[in-house]
Amino acid sequence: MSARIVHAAFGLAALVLAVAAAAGPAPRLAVEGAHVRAAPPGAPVLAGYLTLRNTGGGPTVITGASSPDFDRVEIHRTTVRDGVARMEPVPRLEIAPGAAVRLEPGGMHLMLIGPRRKLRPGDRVRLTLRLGDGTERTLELPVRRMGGGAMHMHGGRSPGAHGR
Ligand SMILES: [Cu+2]
Repeated sequence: MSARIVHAAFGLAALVLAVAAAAGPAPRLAVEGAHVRAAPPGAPVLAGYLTLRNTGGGPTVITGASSPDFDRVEIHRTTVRDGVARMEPVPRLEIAPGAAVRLEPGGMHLMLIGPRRKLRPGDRVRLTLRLGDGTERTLELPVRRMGGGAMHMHGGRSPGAHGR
């Protein structure tokens, strides 16, 4: 089953190889630059970033995400309303054929809620994306310290305000 191949293809390298070899049905979702931003010990939430590129001929929809390392994973969008930035969940993220959606600081992001273990730079977080066609894609995201200037916009509040 191709689904089992996809499940076994942890890591970007394997994913890229699968695309290059075009073994079985071509993956319709390419993932680039996936990582989790390191946070101070005890942080109730962490943020993850990645670029999702739809390499298929039809729309691809992300309907959810989960990780064994966190109680809950949500996709969030930062919106500014009446001059106030807030985050709201994105329950359904559609990517048009050939398009790429970037989850990056200040915009959309993976909200990783309730870490179940200590995560330090260099650790890897397993993340499963649920797709609209009922399949799943599992990735490994390295935990990385981000540069000093890169702020994760959380409406000017600490990410901790978000863990409830
Ligand atoms: Cu968020």
